[in-house]
Amino acid sequence: MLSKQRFLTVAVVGEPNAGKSTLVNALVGQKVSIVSSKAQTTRCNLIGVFIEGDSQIVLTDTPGLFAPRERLGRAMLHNAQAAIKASAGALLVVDASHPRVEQNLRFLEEKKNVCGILALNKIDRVERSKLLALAQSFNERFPFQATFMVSALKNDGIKDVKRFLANKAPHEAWLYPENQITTLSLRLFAAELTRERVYKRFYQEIPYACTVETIQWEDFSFKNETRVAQDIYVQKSSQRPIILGQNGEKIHAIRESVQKELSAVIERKVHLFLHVKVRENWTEDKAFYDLWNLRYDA
Ligand SMILES: Nc1nc2c(ncn2[C@@H]2O[C@H](COP(=O)(O)OP(=O)(O)OP(=O)(O)O)[C@@H](O)[C@H]2O)c(=O)[nH]1
Ligand SMILES: [Mg+2]
Repeated sequence: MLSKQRFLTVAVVGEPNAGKSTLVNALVGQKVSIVSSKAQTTRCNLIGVFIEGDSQIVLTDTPGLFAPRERLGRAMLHNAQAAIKASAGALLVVDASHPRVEQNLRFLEEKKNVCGILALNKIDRVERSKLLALAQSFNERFPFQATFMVSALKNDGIKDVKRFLANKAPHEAWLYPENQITTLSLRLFAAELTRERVYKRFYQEIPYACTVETIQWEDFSFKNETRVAQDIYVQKSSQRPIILGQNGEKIHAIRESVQKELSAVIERKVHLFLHVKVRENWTEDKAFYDLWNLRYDA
């Protein structure tokens, strides 16, 4: 007998900064992946799950498809390609205001007969008349099963994507419990929130090779409070005072902002302690790769 439940896995791919994570968050209806205007914000594959009717859709937000230059970049690209391989479908996200994806289409070759769909994102920035021509040119180059025009930021067109994926899902049992929206641990999610703030506040000054590690997480159940300690790693000693700010004002603002968001997510008061450390070669440290499930020698 066919299962009533339906299930589909979809890798979300595209150029850095196309809006993949924003789209995953919009589809899930909650933040599972951090967003910034800095390219290569998403560092490893992250799962976002939503349910539509009888279908459970598992999205893998990926670091995107780009030409890597060093170890971390190679590991990120490997992760994105592995997600495409492991997923039944692929959703290519294109920034409609800066469409450049020729490189990415070849990664989708193997999905030709499965479920390759196109989302032209950021349509809030583009004239409608240009979108049709753009959709057409992409569809001439790859047989997409469907094309959607969305604004992930403004939540425009999201329902149509959800419905389409739900209808595509084959009859199969769900993999995750009904209320699970991600597989990311709270420790990692909390570290990601801090990294997001660093990227947003220091867009120019701090290169993307900055990382955050949660080193302590302690729940005090008797008073519904949690103590979280994190290390922020930068690569140069000159970057440390930038993040700290005068009299620590910058780091204080980051702390306040992360505390607030994390408290809302876990519904507990959060006491966050941040330390900025300099470690020149952290991108060569295998422990960081293991933490995010990235392949060190990709
Ligand atoms: N105007 C507009 N901006 C958007 C939209 N979707 C995403 N953005 C912005 O685009 C930037 C990049 O968004 P992300 O979701 O981090 O993009 P990404 O593809 O996940 O980027 P990487 O993880 O770096 O590969 C952010 O500043 C978002 O706010 C949209 O629909 N409209
Ligand atoms: Mg991202």
